[in-house]
Amino acid sequence: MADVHALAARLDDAARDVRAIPRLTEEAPLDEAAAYAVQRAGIELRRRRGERLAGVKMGFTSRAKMVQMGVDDVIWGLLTDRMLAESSVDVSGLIHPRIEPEIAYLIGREVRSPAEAESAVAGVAVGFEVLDSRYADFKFTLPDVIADNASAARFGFGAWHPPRDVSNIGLLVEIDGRTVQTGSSAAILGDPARSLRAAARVALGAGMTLEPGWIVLAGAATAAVPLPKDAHVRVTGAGLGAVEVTT
Ligand code: OOG
Ligand code: MG
Repeated sequence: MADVHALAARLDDAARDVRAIPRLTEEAPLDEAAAYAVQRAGIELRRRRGERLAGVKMGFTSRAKMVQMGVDDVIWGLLTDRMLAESSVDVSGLIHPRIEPEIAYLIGREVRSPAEAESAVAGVAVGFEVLDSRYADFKFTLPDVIADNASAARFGFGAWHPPRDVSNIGLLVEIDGRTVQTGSSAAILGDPARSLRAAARVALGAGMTLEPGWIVLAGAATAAVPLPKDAHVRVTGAGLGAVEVTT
């Protein structure tokens, strides 16, 4: 049986020391349940330092991401208030950050079943996620990345719009005015709303509910791109406006 707390502390130290570590599975195999237990223990460490849960992020909900990272299953992680990047991200505190476009949902009321998820949405926005694998070379197996809170590091979103169909929104990522990724929200399980329902399902399965004020990131529609220092990034979602962040 894996020492869940020791593994969580190893990942937590790596993030705080800004130093990549070897994959956990290089030492001993980890099954999916143990990997999620490590993820939760890591979140617990952060809660004890005053961080508060702020939402759920879904991962590998698009083929572009599965292909980029060489995995083939949907995963999820947790967001905390301290991960929210209002307008800038200090990349010196990150190991090898990448950025990707996201569709973000704002939860308006507690979601007690996946079927309620869509009607509980108070707003939709274009968003971004900054990933930072705590593993060397940004390489991992599925249990490794689950334990590492799905590589989550920072996130942000643009203006909230009233709930609407976001099943086919054109997405554009620009760094310093240069287009680096384009895609469509349709790449996210055919419709990000499916990812939202999945977020409700996995949260319930883990004994949590999506709560008012929480954010759900549905997963990137494109591969992630390296996030350099002194960069200006703009992520645009057709009809949803844009969100900008500097490093
Ligand atoms: C894992 C996180 C995947 C997404 O949107 O697909 C993810 C990673 O790629 O390192 O956040
Ligand atoms: Mg993501």
